[in-house]
Amino acid sequence: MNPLCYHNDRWESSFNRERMANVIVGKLNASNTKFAIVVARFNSFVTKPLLEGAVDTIVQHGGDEKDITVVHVPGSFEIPIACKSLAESKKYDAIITIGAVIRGDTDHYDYVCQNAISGISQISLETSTPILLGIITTNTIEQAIERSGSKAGNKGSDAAIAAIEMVQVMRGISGEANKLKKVAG
Ligand code: INI
Repeated sequence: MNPLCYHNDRWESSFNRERMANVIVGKLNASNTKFAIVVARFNSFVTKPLLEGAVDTIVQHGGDEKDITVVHVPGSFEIPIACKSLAESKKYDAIITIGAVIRGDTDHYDYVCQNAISGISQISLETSTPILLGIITTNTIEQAIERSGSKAGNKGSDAAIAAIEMVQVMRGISGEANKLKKVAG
């Protein structure tokens, strides 16, 4: 396990016990949750293991494969438009994006990365849907392979963990909001 990984540092429950603050913590429970995964076919030798990592992680955390919809798109550049349509359908609690952009000899890499990542971020904010970044951007093929299940973990799995947490966080926040409304009313 990577000691720098933020998922390992679950200090929140002791904070909650010791202090009086209201704390919302997303539990890592994927049951009763609908996920969409948008995966780019480009560099499939990397995106396939990332997709497998994401699906395995959801199932390991109590999710049901029947609640996972996988959408294949040509490349990372096409990921945002698929996310927009999925998010607007309001059928999914979270969307996980999976792609691999590997630097080449031209500046094409920069355009694909920038547009994919800024597009995803914009759609997530506009639709209030957690859209998680499982698009890896690397200088070399070796770095991409390392991040898809070898030395540096599996970024698809990491994105799935973040998706599970964010669904619970969003549920926690809307639960708090309802409570406040009732008190005020
Ligand atoms: N798409 C990727 O997902 N990764 C890449 O590394 C990549 N490079 O380097 O070209 C890439 N290009 C394709 C792009 O995403 C679009 O599918 C294509 O331009 C058609 O719009």
